[in-house]
Amino acid sequence: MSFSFQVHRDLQFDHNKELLKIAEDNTPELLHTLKTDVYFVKCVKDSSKLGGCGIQPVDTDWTRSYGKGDTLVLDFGEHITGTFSIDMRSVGSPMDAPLYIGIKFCEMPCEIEEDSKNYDGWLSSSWFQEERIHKDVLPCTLQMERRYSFRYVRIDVLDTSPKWKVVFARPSADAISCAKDADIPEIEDKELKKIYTTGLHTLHECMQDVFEDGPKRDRRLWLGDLRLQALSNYASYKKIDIVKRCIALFCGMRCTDGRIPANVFVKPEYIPDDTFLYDYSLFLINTAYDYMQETNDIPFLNTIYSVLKEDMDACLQCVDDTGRFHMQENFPVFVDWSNTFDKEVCGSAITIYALRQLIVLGKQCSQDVEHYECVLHLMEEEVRNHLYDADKHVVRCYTGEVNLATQVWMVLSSTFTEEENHAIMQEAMHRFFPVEGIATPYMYHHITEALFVSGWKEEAIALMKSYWGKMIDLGGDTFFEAFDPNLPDYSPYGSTMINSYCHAWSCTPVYLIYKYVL
Ligand code: RAM
Repeated sequence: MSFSFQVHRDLQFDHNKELLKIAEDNTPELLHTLKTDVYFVKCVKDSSKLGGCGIQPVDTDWTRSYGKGDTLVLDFGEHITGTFSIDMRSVGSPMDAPLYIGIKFCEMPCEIEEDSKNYDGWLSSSWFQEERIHKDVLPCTLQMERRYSFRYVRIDVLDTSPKWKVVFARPSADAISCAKDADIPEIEDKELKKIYTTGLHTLHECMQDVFEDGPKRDRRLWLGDLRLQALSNYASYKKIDIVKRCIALFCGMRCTDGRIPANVFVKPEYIPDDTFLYDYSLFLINTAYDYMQETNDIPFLNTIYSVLKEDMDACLQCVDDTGRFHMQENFPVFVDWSNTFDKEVCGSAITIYALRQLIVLGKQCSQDVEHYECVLHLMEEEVRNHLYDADKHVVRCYTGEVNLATQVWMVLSSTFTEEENHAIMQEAMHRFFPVEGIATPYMYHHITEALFVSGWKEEAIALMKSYWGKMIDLGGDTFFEAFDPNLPDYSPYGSTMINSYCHAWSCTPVYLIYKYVL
């Protein structure tokens, strides 16, 4: 199991005041946009859409009145992260009983008719974006207090009374993000342009007072997502303060053993989660490296370097004297939600990738990095001598297994030459394409990037079109958290109802197109 609930109440965390002040000082301003373009729709069966569910417009008639058992579905025409309000009044006899309604916010049409009573997944059902509300006196404006992630709003009139009905008017949403509009580059290819703009909107919706992973769920800052959001943000919105804030939050709340928590909370105060993923911990180093490439903020690097170094030292506890990485039960390597492949050598590759960048950062702030250069050399030699089959152009796991993720992460780790990488990905395409058993845009991102860096540009673009393009074909206005094109009903959580359809780590075509196509 690469991921399960971790509970480590005995761990201690540092709360570094200086770093948490940097995080606080870089809190981005949230921008509000009023959205009032709303139409009535209904759900229809459509086998070409996700979950076999599409929408059809119906007459948008604001004079209609609704009684017990009636339902209204509103469509804002685009994905919104924000709050919602609507006016309500009664018609008929005097209001001799309260109004009782159910209201539900949906990102995708397939959520509109799902019944949360049937939920049997392993994440909390409290994430469902639905409420039941009484109003004793009409007319009134129903102002929903919570922030939701939605395009569609379903209102069920649970009861009025036989003597009166309710009429709705003036729905609106206060859309919230810290991202201002970005200039959209000229992209001639229409399919790629749509993929780019959908990725950009996905990123926009997740840019709040931190980079959230998903505005529907988990609404918090995860390190693996942060690294990819930051790259996509440099390629588009170029908001530096939020990246600096997020790096400072992780650096400011490390575990006393040096490891970095996989995610943190910012409300009601800054709190580290007691969840650890080996690769996520290391990605703080890569995120800091990318930030330095973008900003050259040496004073900040000087402030955080010791945290990055101790993060690496903690992770290197999993590497033995021969340069072999050993996966630990309580510090799993994530890589993808799929658990059907051996992830151990992905762990080696990610360590190499982080070591290489830590060495650059160490040199930038005049630190002694000799030890890390030795470990890097040892780890590369271990892979070359024991896992790389130069004749077959594959990197094996210690079990002998050859899987796609290992080839991809080895290419991204720059362990091999350009020619070797080209041959490794050629062989990987031969063996593993069309891709199977990979369940997240997160891993598809790494496959696509490995193709680009190993000289397979056309193939990378084709993969982007077939994977992210398929989410658009299925009706996505934003890109999903989990998506296996062979199993569109896949969920890592035991039920698609809890899946998020606007998820940070899937926004990366913005970065990939900017860096490798334009
Ligand atoms: C899920 C979230 C998050 C991801 C982790 C590992 O809980 O979707 O985005 O980083 O998994």
